[in-house]
This record gives sequence, C-alpha cells and structure tokens, in this order.
Amino acid sequence: MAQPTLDTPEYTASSIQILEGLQAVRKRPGMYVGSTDARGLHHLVNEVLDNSIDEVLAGACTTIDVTLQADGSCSVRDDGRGIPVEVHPKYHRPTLEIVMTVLHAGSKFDRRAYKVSGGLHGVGVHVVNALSEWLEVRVRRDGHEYFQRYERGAPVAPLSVVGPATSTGTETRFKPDPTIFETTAFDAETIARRLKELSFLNPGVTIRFRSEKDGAVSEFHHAGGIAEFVEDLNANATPLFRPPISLHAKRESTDVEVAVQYTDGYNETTLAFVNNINTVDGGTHVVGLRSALTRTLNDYARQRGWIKGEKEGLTGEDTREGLTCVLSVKVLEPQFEGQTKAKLGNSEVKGQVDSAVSQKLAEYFEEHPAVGQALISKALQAAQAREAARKARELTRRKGLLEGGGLPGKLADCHSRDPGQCELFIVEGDSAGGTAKQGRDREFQAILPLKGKILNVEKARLDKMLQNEEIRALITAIGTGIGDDLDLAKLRYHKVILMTDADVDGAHIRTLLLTLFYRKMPALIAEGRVYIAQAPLYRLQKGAKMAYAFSDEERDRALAELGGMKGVTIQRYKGLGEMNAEQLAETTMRPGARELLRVTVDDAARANELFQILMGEEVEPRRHYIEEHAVEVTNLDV
Ligand code: 0RA
Repeated sequence: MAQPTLDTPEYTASSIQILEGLQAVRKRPGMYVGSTDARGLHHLVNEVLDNSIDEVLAGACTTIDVTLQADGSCSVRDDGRGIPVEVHPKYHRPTLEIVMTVLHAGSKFDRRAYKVSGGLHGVGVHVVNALSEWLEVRVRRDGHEYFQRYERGAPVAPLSVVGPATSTGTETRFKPDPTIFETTAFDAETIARRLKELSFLNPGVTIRFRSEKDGAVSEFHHAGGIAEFVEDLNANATPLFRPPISLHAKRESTDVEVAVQYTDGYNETTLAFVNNINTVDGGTHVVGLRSALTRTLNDYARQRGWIKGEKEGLTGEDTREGLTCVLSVKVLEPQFEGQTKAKLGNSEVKGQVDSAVSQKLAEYFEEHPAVGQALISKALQAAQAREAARKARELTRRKGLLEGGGLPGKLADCHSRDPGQCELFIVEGDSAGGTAKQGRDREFQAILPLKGKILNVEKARLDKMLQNEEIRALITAIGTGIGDDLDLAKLRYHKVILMTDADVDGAHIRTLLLTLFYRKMPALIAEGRVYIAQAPLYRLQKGAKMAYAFSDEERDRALAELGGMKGVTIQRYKGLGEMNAEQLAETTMRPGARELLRVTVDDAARANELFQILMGEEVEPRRHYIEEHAVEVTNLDV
C-alpha cells in the first residue's frame, strides 16, 4: 500500500479539543480510573491489557508480553493486527494518534463484540495516556513499524515510520505520572494475578510476564480454561470428583460458561466474570447460577426418591457447601452497578444463566450418575447440619445467650449505644484484656477478651461452631448473627478491631478470627468494619526522650535520631500484656494516636487460597507456604 500520510496538517480546532479532553481526565482521574492510589494505578495496566485481550477475542492475537521496566514504566506488547494508522476521516490525523488521545469504547473503531464499558473498564487507552508522564506506542502493520511518543497525553512529534516490520502487533509502554498518582510503583504480584486470571478466562492466549527489576519471568497459558481455574483454586483442598463439571451454552446473545467442583470442605468459593471482568459483588448472573443449582439438585434428588414430600428439600446454602465454581459470562451490553461497578445489573441475564446451567447440569447428571449422587449426599448432610444448627441456636436463644439482653459476661461493653461511635476490641487473653480495659475510653470502646485459640471454622460446620463458647461470645457481642441470617443493621460496633500479640501465636489467633469473619460474616469485611490494631514492637528511651517503633526499620531510624545506641534503653514488647494501660492506649487504642489497618479482600481467589492453605486440612502446603511467605503471614492483610 501507499505510504500513509504522516504529516499532521490540522493542529487547529481539533487539537485544542483534544487537549481539553486530556485535561479533563487529568483534572478528575478518579472519574476514569476509580482512584489515584495503587488500585487506580493498576487500572492503567488493565486498560492497556484489555485492548490486547480484545485482539485475542477477535482471534487475531496469541501472545502478550507484559514487562515492568527498570525505569518504572510498564509495557504491553501483543501480536494482534496493530492499531490502524491511516488518516482518520473526521480528525485528519492517523487513527493511532486519535485512539491514543480521544477515542474510547463505543466509537467506530471499537472492535469489541462484548463491551467492557459501563464499569471502570473500557474507558479507553487515551485515559492511560493522559495520566502518564510519557507513553510510547509502536505498531507493526503493513510492513512498517510506526512510532509515536506522548507526554502527559499530548504527542511530542507526529507519528513516524521507524523501520520495516515482518509481523503485526502493538506495543504500548507508559510511565504513570507521579503528579497524579499517590504511588507509581507497580506491584508485580497484583499484575501477575490478573495475568493468570486472564489466561484461564482466555485459554487460547499465552501471556509472558517479566520484571526488569529482579529479572523474574513467568508465563501463563491454560488450555483447560475455567475448568483448570477451578482445579487451581482447589489445589490445596480435597475435591470430591475429577475433573470439574464444565458447562457451556448460549442463550440469545449471552454466552454462559461454568466450571464446578465440590470439595470435602464446607465453604463456598464462586468467582464470577462478565466479559473478563471480575464482578466481586456478584449480580444477576450469580443469582441465575445459584437458582439453577438449587433447583437442579432438588429435582434430581426428588426424581430418585432421595427427598420426599414438599417440606423437605435442599436450600441454596445446602447446595453450595464445599462448592468451588467459576462462572464466566459474555454479555452484549453489560450494566455494571454499585460503588465499585463490580456488580452486574442486567435483569435478563438471570434467566439466561439459570436456563443454560439448569439444562446442561441436568444433562451432565444423566451422563455421570455417580457424581450426581455424591453431590446430593453432600447436600443432604449439609441440610442435616443446618437443622442441627437451628436447634442449637434455638436452644441458646432460649437461654438468652444470643439475644441483646444476654451479652456475654466477659464483654466489657461501652456506655454509648450508638453503633456508629462504638468500637469493639477483640483481645487475646485475660491479661491483655485487663490492660485494654484500663486503657480504653469506656464511653465508646468495648473490650472482649478471648481465651486462647478459637475454633478453626475452616474445618467446622455451623452446628459445631455454635457449640464453641468463644465464638458464641463473639457473635453475640457483634450482634449481626452469621451466615445467611446475617443482618448488618444489628451491628453493635462499626469498628471491630482485632488486637493480638505480635508473635506467632498472635498471628495464628488473628488468622483464625479473620477466617471466621471471611467465611461466616463476609459482609462485615466487605463493609470495611474489620480492623487490625497495630501495636508497637519496641519502646526506646534516652533521658526524657522516648519513642515507639512498630518495625525493626523504625527502631533503627529512632536509634539514629536519638544519636545511636549510647544511653538508649530498648524495651522489646513480646506481648500486649507487657505494656501498661497508658502505653497501650497511647500507641494502639486512642483515635488520633493509633494506626488501624483496615481488612479488605480485593481478590477472592487469593483470599480463598490463603485460608485454604493456612487453615485447611492439608499440612504440606501450609508448611510450604509459611516457609515461603514467613513475612506476609505475620502481617496478614487479606
Ligand atoms: C482498532 C481496530 C483494529 C485493531 C485495533 C484497534 C487494535 C487496538 C489495540 C490496542 C492494543 N493492541 C491492539 N491491537 C489492535 C482492527 C484493525 C484491522 O482490522 O486490521
């Protein structure tokens, strides 16, 4: 073909328009990438990546290379068709430049069959460009390699041909703007997790990941797709059957894919994706899936006479005990809802997923009766346990233990009855509990000391859990109830703060408590109500000068500030109990002076893995994990 016109004739009205557009993005970055913290930063990578994945979906790309460069930039290179470079009819500039400065999803050049816009994804790579100190793009197409560089979104020179090309593809390299983002340091683990996820969701692609900082390389390719994803999620659990059930069907324009496996455990892990986007808050597709599972299992069990009568039957919760599931749907015009746009709203999708899964699952059971029977037997056991738990609950309720009037005896409650003001400190042991009681502000701070280690709920069902006195005290104090009965409106404290010792036992107790919250009261974590108190490790004193240190690094810094070791007394706190009440209050408990870590779960797959490994039956992976991640385990922040 003829050499494309690379001079850019009309840097007039339209270029002013473009600059105004980029300026709008820089002025309100949060509107486009959600936030300017680490999450917003990684959103840039996802945005660029999504464009390459679109080429995969179009069947035009097989390999993607992602590199964290030594200069702090990130590059994404694909072997797709390359972004078109010919002069754009409306803007009279190369389309590439327009894609990098103006265009976004919904435009004529949007190749997407299934849109990702409507949520935070699909805002367009011009947003990445606008929020980058610089961005360089190379396109191989029509036998040429094209190059253009931009700074803060604006091209510094016209698009140019820099050499010949024998292949096609696009490489985008960008350095996030430090005047926009609070942090510009990419986290290799966060990126690697998304790449792995994408390689399961798009089984045709190979994604290579390299970090120039430490030379680490990895490659993700999973021909088995979401069934392999489920196997991976269950790597540290004991599945009831192999391979996972794998279903695929289409209803109207909606494409439904599900992989299902059950383990001998009691928890549910369902990861749901819409057009490759992780819908962590669920939505209509998940509702449809659950409805299909409950109905299909009940129908199957009734047909075989394993369930009789109308009153008997499996509840949704019964059919999800031990379930590990990945749901991936493709929806033409998805509507993403909620604060983080991570919930699917399209009402028609519920019925589509329900219908597709019901039909395919029933067919699967016809062909695999042994699996069908195993699942029913598992769900029936769950139903029995549910009934036993109900009886246990009724018994304790009658005893007044689970009612507001019957708060646990060891709870030192606060005076305020306004949950928005109130805080509950869950403290390890009676001795630390005593210190915390003296150090608290009794107006709004309540203390609940726990004796030793609470029951590991990763290995126990509801009925057994409720027999455990420590857990009952905890549930009663918090007020919401648990499982499907959880009612956030009854939450008695808007801050639930775990305050454990900074040693191995403390870390274990904290993990046990986090397991309980994550598995049985996930809404509490989702609402950001669970916190971890940060207690100091050292107290340094030199004459009248005194400092606390929360890590070894801080201790060394404080030592330097105090002028070295000479004359400095260093006290190392092995437990909270070694502090007096005033010390505990001024370092760990008092608002304004303390620092609390809010517990968040960004990544359900990772949290599930962590809890399976740390709390599950299998000893070997736990030992391995603790050896590999000793530091993270003591600072668990899931
Ligand atoms: C618009 C149209 C076509 C491809 C692309 C954009 C494209 C964009 C990106 C972004 C990263 N990698 C990409 N690869 C391709 C289709 C062009 C054609 O029909 O040849």
